[in-house]
Amino acid sequence: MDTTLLIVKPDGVQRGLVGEIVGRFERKGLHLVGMKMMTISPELAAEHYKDHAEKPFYGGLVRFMTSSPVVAFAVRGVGAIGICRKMMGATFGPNAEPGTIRGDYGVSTSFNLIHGSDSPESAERELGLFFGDGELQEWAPANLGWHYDAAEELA
Ligand code: 3AN
Repeated sequence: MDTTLLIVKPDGVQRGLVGEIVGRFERKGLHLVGMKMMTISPELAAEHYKDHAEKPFYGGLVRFMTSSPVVAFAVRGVGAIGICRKMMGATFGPNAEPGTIRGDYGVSTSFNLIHGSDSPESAERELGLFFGDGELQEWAPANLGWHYDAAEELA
């Protein structure tokens, strides 16, 4: 199973969309293994977005991400990183397909509601930035077999 970092960004928290967004991942069948509300420090934002440091939008992105609280959460499941990226949709709402989070809830071309790790390497790095030792819960839902192919067990 993969574990990935997701963040409801300041616009999602301000607009009251935390439950809506987190609920989509739960209903999909991924399980929560960590969650915290926090205000991202400029230092953490700089580390998190260091690959974008040279981009023209970097300053605005750091100001946006540190402007008000976020909800960082971690979900786990088979292929979770790719599944979450698909569920997020294209980077900005106007281009994101309906049915995706950004496609359903956003029209902005600078605020985009959610961050999700884009690779196993990013997920490991970013989970380490947002969650300390022991902050991710090692558990699995009792009905996990019903989310996956239980055919072998049923045969
Ligand atoms: P995604 O979040 O879809 O993976 P990336 O990795 O291309 O998007 O960009 C990381 C973040 O940088 C985006 N979530 C968005 O907040 C911001 N960003 C990307 N492109 C722009 C842009 N042209 N103008 C403003 N912010 C941007």
